[in-house]
Amino acid sequence: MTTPNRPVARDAIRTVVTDIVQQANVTDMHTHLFAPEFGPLNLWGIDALLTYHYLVAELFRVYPQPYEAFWAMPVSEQADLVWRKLFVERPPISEAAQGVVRVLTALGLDPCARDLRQAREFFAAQDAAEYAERVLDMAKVDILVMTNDPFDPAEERVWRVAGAHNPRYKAALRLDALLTRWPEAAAKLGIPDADAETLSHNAVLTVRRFLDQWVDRIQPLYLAVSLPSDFAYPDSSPRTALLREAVLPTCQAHNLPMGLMIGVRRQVNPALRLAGDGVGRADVTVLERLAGEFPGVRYLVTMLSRENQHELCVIARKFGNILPFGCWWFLNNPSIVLDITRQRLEMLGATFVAQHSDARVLDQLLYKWPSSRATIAQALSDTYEALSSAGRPVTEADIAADVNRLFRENFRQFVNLA
Ligand code: RAT
Ligand code: ZN
Repeated sequence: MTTPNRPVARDAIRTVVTDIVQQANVTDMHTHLFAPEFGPLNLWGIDALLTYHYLVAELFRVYPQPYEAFWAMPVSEQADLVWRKLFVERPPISEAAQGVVRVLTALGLDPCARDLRQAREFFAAQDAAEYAERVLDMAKVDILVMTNDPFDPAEERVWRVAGAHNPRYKAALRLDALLTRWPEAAAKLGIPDADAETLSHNAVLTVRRFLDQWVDRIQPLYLAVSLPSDFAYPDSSPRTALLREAVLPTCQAHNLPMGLMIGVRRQVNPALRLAGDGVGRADVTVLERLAGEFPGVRYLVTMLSRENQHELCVIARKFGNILPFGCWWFLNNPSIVLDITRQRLEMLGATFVAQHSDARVLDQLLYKWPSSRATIAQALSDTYEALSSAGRPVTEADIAADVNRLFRENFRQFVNLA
């Protein structure tokens, strides 16, 4: 029998918190997954898992080879090589490698297999749509948010022709092309004066119209961009003009938050392709200016550098329109997630989004979420134990409410999702 309103004894806190966190439904606010109706964009199965860019980078650490030779191989051969080098010839100890082990175990497959035959047979027997439903249920992800690039013709075809209809997959309008590769985006939009010092009135109108069309088409929960570590605002670049005159006004007009993911250094080693991006410390005072200049815009913010995390907490204390979210990409490792979550709980209470998966391959939900849940439960347990020792015991209902805030509600309220 549960007693949600009775104080939890101090020595039972850890067990109760762990249980509540493990059972909680989560809303996964940033992924690179696509609903099954997106066909080949929906990545799942052993070959996609093993050729995840986190693992490609790790392969080159243990098995240097000409980059082009690797890229010339069919994906199944790349996967075989990753399996042999990172899983058979040595224990797969990194977080990304352990993740594959956890996925295989969760699916009842042998993580010690010498080759990928059994895994391939298993995945070949699955129906894509049923399997997606099953994985989301297993991971207790009620809804997830995709990353939707309006300049990607493969995506555009689906949105225009078939339409996206799976209610568990929501859209986010991703604007990296517009805000980090302006000349290329301008050419695609038919804007002739991309090199001009200032953005022409016509260029602004064209971009606004384009954004309005895409908002109507995909009904995103938010607009988003990942920005470099040297992101400055304001400056004299087209990016400032685009943000100020087109993107943030679009957020205001449609009452949509802006997602800012700051601190990536794209292609520090281009030969590694998707695995070739790095990290840099950013200037967080840009957030003070953006939040101050557009107080009506709500910002979802995550930063890639570990060194920026404390400053982000401080800024979130100053601006109610900033919601910090997740432990992004290179930070998504238990030791760092623990550290960041503790810091956020100490400085912000339960007023942030504890995590997003950033999954690119559906099955990754089966390790990224259990791993994050375990670490975040640890940080929460420490917090409630300290509170209980201080003289304010917590009830199961208190804990469940905080967990719901951190894993679902804070995000949902921010984006007006019922
Ligand atoms: O985490 C990743 O897979 C990265 O490659 C990026 O896509 C990053 O998460 C992003 O959204 O820019
Ligand atoms: Zn991402």
